[in-house]
Amino acid sequence: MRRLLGFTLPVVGMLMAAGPAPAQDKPAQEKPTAASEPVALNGKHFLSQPLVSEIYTADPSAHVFGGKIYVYPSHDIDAGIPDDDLGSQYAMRDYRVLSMDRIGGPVTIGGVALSVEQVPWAKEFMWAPDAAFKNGTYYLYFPAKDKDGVFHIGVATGATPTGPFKAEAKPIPGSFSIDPAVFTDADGASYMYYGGIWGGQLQKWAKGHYDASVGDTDLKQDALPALTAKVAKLSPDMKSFAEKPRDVVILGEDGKPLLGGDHDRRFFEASWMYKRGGTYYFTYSTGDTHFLAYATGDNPYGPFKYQGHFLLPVQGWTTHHSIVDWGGKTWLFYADNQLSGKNHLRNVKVTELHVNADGSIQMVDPFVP
Ligand code: FUB
Repeated sequence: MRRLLGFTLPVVGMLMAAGPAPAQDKPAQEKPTAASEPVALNGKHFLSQPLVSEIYTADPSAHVFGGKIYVYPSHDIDAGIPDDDLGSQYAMRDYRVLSMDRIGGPVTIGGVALSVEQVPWAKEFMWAPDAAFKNGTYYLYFPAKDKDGVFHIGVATGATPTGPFKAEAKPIPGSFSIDPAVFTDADGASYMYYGGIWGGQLQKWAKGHYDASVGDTDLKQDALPALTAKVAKLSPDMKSFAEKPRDVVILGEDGKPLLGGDHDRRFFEASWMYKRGGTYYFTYSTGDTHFLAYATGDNPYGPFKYQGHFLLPVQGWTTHHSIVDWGGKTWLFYADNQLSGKNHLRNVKVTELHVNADGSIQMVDPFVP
């Protein structure tokens, strides 16, 4: 295992003390990316440096469009809401797209690509987005709460990767919960993976309809199969589901679905699909145990076999990510809260991900034995 631990604790202290407080909603600008050296603090990881420090960003969905790298993150703000288990502190209101010609090069922060005021059905909580491109149109997918406090997933279209995007009048019919991730397979078919438990409300849809009386964090299902992410093929127009969403089932080594009480391994939120050769990697966050985990299958629907963790807990509560190939390497975009030390004011980072000869994936991580 390569070890890249380069800095010591006093250096981290300097970085934290010197960390600039992002001035929000500045116009688009260019800045050089800081040196990508890993550091560590109290067993938490600062594997690389924030991509931008002018605004707070999280939940990065990276794509390569026309040879250039675009990152679709959440745009964190301080709404003055205290932390709770439902993520009420993540009261984001718009999206801005990051772009770069190469990893390690200057990062451009786009202007506002879409704001909640421009979405007829949405009221608040613009959480983790994703994007896709088809037939000359760019699609921005995003979760938001409607006026009744229920999460749905919306879609907006634009002529350029950075927007501006125009939202559809209504959410995607049949959509619910959070964290859309759109994967396009080699045959051109696109699939949306989505869902998140606790504040993401997946448990409230367990019976096939929204049930507000279902508890937010006490799922009472420790001995039952865990709630799953959902996947649905998208219609050719990329604006609706072409089928009833299916469960993304993750199997343990015994061939049975992971149980709800298996907090180190079960799905919580932050779906992503990465394909290498004929292997489909379903990657996700374990939420309250703060791992990024992966499971593999031989088709986009699964079932997927649980394989392990590929990112140990970073500083901050949430763990969200994307995986993309660029420049002959595989890259993991993720986030922590190095700049602010606050759960709801996060910063996006990128580091290399290794795909081993046996198909396993891992960080260059000094803390993995
Ligand atoms: O950023 C808000 C929410 O926190 C995301 O939707 C989740 O994946 C978690 O990162």
